[in-house]
Amino acid sequence: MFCYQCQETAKGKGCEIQGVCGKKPETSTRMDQLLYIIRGMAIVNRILREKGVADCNASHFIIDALFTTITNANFDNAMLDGFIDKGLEMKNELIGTAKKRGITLPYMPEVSYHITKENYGRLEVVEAGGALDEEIFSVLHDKKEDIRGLKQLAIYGCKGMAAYARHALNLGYEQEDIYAVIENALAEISRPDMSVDELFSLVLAVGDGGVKAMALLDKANTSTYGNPEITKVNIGVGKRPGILISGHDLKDLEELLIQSDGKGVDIYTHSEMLPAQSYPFFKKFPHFAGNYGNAWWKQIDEFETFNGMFLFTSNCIVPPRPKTTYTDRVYTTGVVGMPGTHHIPEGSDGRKDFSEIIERAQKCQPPTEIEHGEIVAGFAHNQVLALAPRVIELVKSGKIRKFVVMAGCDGRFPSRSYYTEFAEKLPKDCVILTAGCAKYRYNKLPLGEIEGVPRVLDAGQCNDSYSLVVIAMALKDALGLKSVNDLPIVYNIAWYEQKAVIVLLALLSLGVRNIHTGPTLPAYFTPDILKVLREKFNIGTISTVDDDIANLIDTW
Ligand code: SF4
Ligand code: SF3
Repeated sequence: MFCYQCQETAKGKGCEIQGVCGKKPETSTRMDQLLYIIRGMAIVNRILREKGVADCNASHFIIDALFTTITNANFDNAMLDGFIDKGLEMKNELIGTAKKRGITLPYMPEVSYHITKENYGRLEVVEAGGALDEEIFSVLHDKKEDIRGLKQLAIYGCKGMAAYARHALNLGYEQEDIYAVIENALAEISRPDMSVDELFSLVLAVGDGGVKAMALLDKANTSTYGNPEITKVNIGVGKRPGILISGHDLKDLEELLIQSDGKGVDIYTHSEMLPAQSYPFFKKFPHFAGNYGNAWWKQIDEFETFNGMFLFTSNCIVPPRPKTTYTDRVYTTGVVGMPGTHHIPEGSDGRKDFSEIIERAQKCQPPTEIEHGEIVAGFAHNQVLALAPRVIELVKSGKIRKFVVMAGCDGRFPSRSYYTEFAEKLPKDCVILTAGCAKYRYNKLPLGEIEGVPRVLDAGQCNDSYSLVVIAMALKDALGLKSVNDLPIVYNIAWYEQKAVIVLLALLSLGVRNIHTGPTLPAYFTPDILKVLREKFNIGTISTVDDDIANLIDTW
């Protein structure tokens, strides 16, 4: 196997024996095979789209296949086998449609690729009469590191975009142009003659698609559940048994709340589901309790004390330890899979039946309290813009000197204590704008307020980074500035998985410069890729807290 898609990749270079995340080689290879199949599907569907007959079911499958290969989403080989079966079938259907219409397809190995079931997850197999390179679907198939890195950067951006597109689709919102960006990127990277310059343009086009996907998801979430509002979230526990819901999918939360209403159980949010606490629709449910625990990576300890049931609606699920006691109480849904847990599929009517998890929760003990108190959430664009006149006054009078965007992911590395220290040491006239699970490094610190404006404004999930862009644009206009780069905003973004990659690419496509990303740079940023990113966007990474505060706050 070879995978270097996340920040915790082995030795900062690539996982080759087993994933640091727990991904097994046979799982990783299945994911590579699945990605290769959807590249073939994308090539054909792009051609069908040019003729006005793109298959939207194929587009839906492509986004799910991308989403399921995101870090910490699916560790289940049987489920991935189902994806490969379906992908091969759908690819054949697309080819059949093209043939029926007299459309000539290019001879490309991605289109003709086939694999038999006994070879799913096997890297060493030469299929199709030996005509194919044995590593044809592997990341390492591209021998030139710059080309490989840029192609993978485009794919990782597509994975993040696909996840957001799927959450929007679950609420009935979709846009053909987003699918077109994804399928175009997958088709283009399959071209053997792509140059470095062409790949850079492609990566920015992916970023542009990311802006669209985040805007669509914002529209889906706020139209369905109302605009997030300032909310004090309890981080303690109640006396009844609980179901903890994790991940990003608000539709799943809605269905769970409705089905569990009046059943004697409380619903707690976890990690990236915390922002749901600020939506007016969800706040109406009396059994919608507070937020339990912290960022994703602490789940293997924190789930032991929750005592109840668990529902994962997206990444990040962590493989339980062998001695973990809660594994049988974990349920996954959507593209998430974990051996030893239970999966709740979507019914033929599009609904999910959560009755089993609710019934089992009724027999559980209430959660054990691990924290006490409240955190403040709900600073998405609508809420912040309602405060805008006041914020602008504070900026103009110099009482707010700088905004620091600290969006992104949290992770296991001890070096991430940098972000806690950075928040603590940040001068008192600076405000943190955050989104994503990176916030857990500082959202429980007593950082105070500036004349009533909290010093940590939490816009929501990683996809709500879109809110930060809306806020930046509004501030730029209100302050009469030409460019977002003239704003008193600096970017110190933490990344881990591919949703943060699409957030980064989205910001770059909007022309945002001087972004610092850490705790380390992606392994796929070769020196040459980094050189170009520095020249075009002045991208950098972090150093020490004191140096970075001096550079970011006092210089920019
Ligand atoms: Fe390694 Fe990250 Fe890939 Fe997991 S997702 S195999 S930790 S690079
Ligand atoms: Fe977190 Fe996985 Fe990235 Fe949505 S849940 S930000 S790490």
